[in-house]
Amino acid sequence: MTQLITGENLKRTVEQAVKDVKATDIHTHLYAPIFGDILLWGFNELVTYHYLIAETMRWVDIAYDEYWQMTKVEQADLIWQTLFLENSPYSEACRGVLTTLQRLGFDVASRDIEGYRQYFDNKQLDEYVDEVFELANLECVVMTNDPFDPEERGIWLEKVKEGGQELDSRFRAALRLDMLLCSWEKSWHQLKEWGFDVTPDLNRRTVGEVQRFLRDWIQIMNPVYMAVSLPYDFILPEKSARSELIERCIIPVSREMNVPFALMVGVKRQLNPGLKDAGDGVGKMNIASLDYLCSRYPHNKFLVTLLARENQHELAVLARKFRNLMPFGCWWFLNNPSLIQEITSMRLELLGNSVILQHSDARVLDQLIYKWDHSRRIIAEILVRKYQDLVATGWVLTEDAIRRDVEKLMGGNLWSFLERKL
Ligand code: RAT
Ligand code: ZN
Repeated sequence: MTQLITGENLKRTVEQAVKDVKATDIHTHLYAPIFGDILLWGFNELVTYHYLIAETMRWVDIAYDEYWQMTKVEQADLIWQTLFLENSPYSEACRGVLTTLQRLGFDVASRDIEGYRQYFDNKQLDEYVDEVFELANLECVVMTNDPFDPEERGIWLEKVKEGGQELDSRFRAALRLDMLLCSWEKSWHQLKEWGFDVTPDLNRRTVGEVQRFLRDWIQIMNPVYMAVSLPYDFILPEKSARSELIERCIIPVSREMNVPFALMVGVKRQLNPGLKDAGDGVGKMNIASLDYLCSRYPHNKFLVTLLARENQHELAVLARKFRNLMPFGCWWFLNNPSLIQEITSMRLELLGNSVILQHSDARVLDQLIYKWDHSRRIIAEILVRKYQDLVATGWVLTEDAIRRDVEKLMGGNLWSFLERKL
């Protein structure tokens, strides 16, 4: 029999439900072990995360190039010295390294980085993947898969397509299309080289060929969605190759094959190129482009995450109007406790259960541990308050109802969104 929840056991029940649920991580930069070295893991990778590079460069007096010429170990030493020893490491990215080490069983008080390194040197990747999934309590993670990346492309074609090798089912694909959509002046050449009969002009033949390219890769990768990261000044519709490719290629194939289109909007790419991956900034987008997409294509499904804090309220309001829009996660510069708290509370207040609360954006396997640990704590806190408000009205809650809600918010909504008929 399902347990009725009262004031005293509410907090405990919600915290346990959030801890117990196996989440789906809808956006990461991780790879299944079959991809080899492009799956990053271990202490040096954790500490040289680009979020930490940006923070370090605020302190040190070295040229950016000097940093990039260092070995990985030297880079990690510099970051550790600067952010962890000469300052207290409470920024979210620093704290994340410590939470990860702690959850792996280390005493972080020892500050013994050689000991941490040794631990990873002696680890078997396969076992470690199991351990990380266990600690982060994840059902599966969605990768970011770029068919224009030569290394990745080779693995998909040789190992998965031709070699018939199965992917570890905990790693699901996302067909990432930044190159196709945002650099058409280069990508059409590449398509031509691969045997697609395309021209720079998006005539009917070219549109058909781009659609064929998309269908081929959907076949190869079996992706959960097609995705693109778009700049803050993204406008649709407009007279541009990007806009035409979205409306004439992505939208029809997305609908035909029931593979949603994920838009991640708000980046100011390479504001400081010297910082490489750490050099991108943020800008507010004009949400009218999303109004247009959702209303013009009511039978298409859109997964959306926006980078600017200023866009979050309009996105939640838009999702109230369009059931073909599913907001997800607190992306990148928003993935900090104070902002997760604000955005998640607002989403629950405006959308109830119909949102995907979080994704990790992990680039290093080990980061799954801290990103989900930190998010789960905040999500549980917010939900406790929401359920307390309900109980105060006299509403009767059961543990089953709480677990049902949490399961939807932590990933279940992705799978039902995929299955839904619009
Ligand atoms: O969060 C990040 O690591 C960013 O650099 C980006 O990868 C961003 O999340 C993206 O997917 O473009
Ligand atoms: Zn990302």
